[in-house]
Amino acid sequence: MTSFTLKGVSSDTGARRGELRLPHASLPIQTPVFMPVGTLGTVKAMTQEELSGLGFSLILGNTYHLYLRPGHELVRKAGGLHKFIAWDGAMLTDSGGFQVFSLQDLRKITENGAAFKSHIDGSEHFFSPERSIEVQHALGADIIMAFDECPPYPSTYEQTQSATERTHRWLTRCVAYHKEQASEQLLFGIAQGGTYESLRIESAQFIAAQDTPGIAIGGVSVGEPPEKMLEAVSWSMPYIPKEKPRYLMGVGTPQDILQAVAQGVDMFDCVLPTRLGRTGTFYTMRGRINIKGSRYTEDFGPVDPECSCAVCRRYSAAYLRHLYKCNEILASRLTTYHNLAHYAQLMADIRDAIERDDYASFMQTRLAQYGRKND
Ligand code: PRF
Ligand code: ZN
Repeated sequence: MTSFTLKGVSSDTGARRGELRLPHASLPIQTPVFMPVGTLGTVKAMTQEELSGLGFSLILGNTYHLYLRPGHELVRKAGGLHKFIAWDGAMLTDSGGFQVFSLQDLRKITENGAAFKSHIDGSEHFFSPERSIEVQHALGADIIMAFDECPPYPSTYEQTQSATERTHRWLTRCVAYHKEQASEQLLFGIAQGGTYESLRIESAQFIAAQDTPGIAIGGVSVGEPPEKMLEAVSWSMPYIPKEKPRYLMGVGTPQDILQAVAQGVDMFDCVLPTRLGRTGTFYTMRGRINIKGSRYTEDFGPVDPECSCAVCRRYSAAYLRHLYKCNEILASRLTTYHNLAHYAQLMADIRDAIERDDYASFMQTRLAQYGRKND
């Protein structure tokens, strides 16, 4: 059973076109793909129909959050996450590792797993690799992620090595438990290694050897500069088998995505278009802007004249600014919609450029249009 088919590789970069077949997606997912983040079973401010309408057919949920609320047993009773949230497409759940580790004072990590306190009511919980997979089986996403330890940035070599090696032992446990349960869900391994070349190589090799149906690169976009993120990808990539989908977790800005695609990454997820959308930040073809700025007070044209999304076709920058100034709920809805439309169009343009075998020059043009800042 191969769920991933490589359709073509660019001749002047490492960019690839592929198709990923998943049980809940009626059509194969076209890669490179961006997955909107729906932590709690909702991509904030968007309806499921709007997401499908923009062409998204794979979205992300978070094990940690859904386990705490509404609880994985309730989701199981509902018939799984897809049914519960009435989503016609495919889903991926993150393992909870990364979310638990960002709890700082509320967690304690041992060889067996992570003890943590709920950020909601302070109640005590424990995730082991087996427990994370068990919860993800109940949630029922098409793709589930291994339970890993993501070292913070900066971390010493010793700290990074310890987290990376533990991630490897935990992956072995995730794979064994997943096999025992005979689940059809696709379990992806996650390579770590922080900002150290030897650890990135060692980790990519270890994860590749476990033969999971997809491989993620974790531990990037945790506060390091963008060059270091791309460097970590470049160290890992040669050791990740070409026939597997490669997923760069938590990345990124349009600029990050353009450059990671050139290195052969197939899948991305990031909260930026949705989170920043709620603060009035628009991604445009000419870089990021914030609509609250006074220069938009009397701008009766669209926020992004080069965007053909439903928001840019109908509403003016001045009106959107007004909505933000008045804290109207529609402001977040419209900005999120536009930002996700921007990301959807970016990915479609990336796929077209790879198909035309024109990726290197396409990328240079886009990076120049976005401007020098990486945001
Ligand atoms: N591990 C997991 N989820 C993640 C990450 C990780 O390292 C990242 C890092 N960018 C985002 N989400 N499990
Ligand atoms: Zn738009």
